[in-house]
Amino acid sequence: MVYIDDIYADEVLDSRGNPTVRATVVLSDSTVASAIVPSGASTGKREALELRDKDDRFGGKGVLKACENVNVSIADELIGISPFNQAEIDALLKELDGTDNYSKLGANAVLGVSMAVARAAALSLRVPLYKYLGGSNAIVLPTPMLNIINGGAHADNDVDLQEYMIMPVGFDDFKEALRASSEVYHTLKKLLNEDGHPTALGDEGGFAPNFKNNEEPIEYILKAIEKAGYKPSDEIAIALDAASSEFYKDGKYELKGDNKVLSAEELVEFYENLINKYPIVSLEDGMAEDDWEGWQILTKKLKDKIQLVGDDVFVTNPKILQEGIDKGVANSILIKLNQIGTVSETMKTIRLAHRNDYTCVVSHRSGESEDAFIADFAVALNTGQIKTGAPARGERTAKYNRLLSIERELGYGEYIGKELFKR
Ligand code: 2PG
Ligand code: MG
Repeated sequence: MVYIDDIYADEVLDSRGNPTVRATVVLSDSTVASAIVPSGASTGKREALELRDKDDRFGGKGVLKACENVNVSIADELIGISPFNQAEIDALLKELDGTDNYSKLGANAVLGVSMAVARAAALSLRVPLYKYLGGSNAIVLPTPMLNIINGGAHADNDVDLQEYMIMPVGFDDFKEALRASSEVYHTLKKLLNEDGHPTALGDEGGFAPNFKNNEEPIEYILKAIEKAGYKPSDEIAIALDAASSEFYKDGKYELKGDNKVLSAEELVEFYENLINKYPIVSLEDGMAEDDWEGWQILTKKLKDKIQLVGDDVFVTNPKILQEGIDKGVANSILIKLNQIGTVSETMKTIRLAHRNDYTCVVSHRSGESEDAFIADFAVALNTGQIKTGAPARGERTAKYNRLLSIERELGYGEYIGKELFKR
């Protein structure tokens, strides 16, 4: 019988050059698999704890304690156990930590091991990760949200909304959808250049110049879609992540780029105007994580028009999502493994969302790595949507390129962009 023979962790670098955990699992049949944990910048308050050393190395961001927790406590607990029962492994990790938010071991320690175990199990069985986690039903290639203009906490510009994304909905397969997206990205670069805007990239690979206001980036993107030869809305739609917790101050929303301070109701109006004017199909974190009343107003008003994705507000936590379902907050949830801590808990949140007709968008973090776990994960869990940055920068393209491989391997994969939003 195959069992876990060794577990260890190294401190490696993420795409922002900050340290992060890479966990490695060795099985008794000599299988070796690793996973690298991502890290956010605009984090939700109720996310699982990311353990940082807070000493003088790496400006306090070192993760040696988290690595030590993998090397000692977690290794002690899991060595000798079968890697093939993910739920059991993750339950053991949760029990070993003993806190609600992994504040003892660190979610970065725990998630690294949880992902590496899944990957090792798949490798040992000689099945791809998406098939190991999702079986024969894992056949839907997710429609991507590609973040091509970066603002908020991900860029040094004066744009308040964090992510302006394109969604290639009108294509028959992932490959063509990705090609169109890349063409739009390059056309956008040209347009920005022509107008004298710098085209330096933000953390997720999108362009990050200054704009007149928060609406202008949408105008540029629409122009880029058309100039690249595609139809806005029918072929390429727009998705936004306002990440509004970042500009919520004393019960008001401060849109510096528009010189406006808005109440929740006024912010809903602001969004409504944008939605009426532009082909926006999805809005993430339209309201702040602490403003549940605002979220209810937003949901009531717009839930039948667009997808309202909860990120900071739900932090991939099934208990908080249940609260949201009960209170009529959002109709979709962003899924980030490191917000909750293990693969099994993340899957539990997705099942709960699906049972309640909430859509799920599997997501990267702004601090990423070459690890493409979420590409397999999105296919395995049949979420139909993924957001993983611009079609540029290796840590972002790692995920898109992995999806290209999965599409080729499946042969009969389904791309369901046209069905996602009944437009
Ligand atoms: C978000 C994410 C990913 P971060 O807000 O959705 O785009 O950003 O990882 O910084 O939380
Ligand atoms: Mg977000």
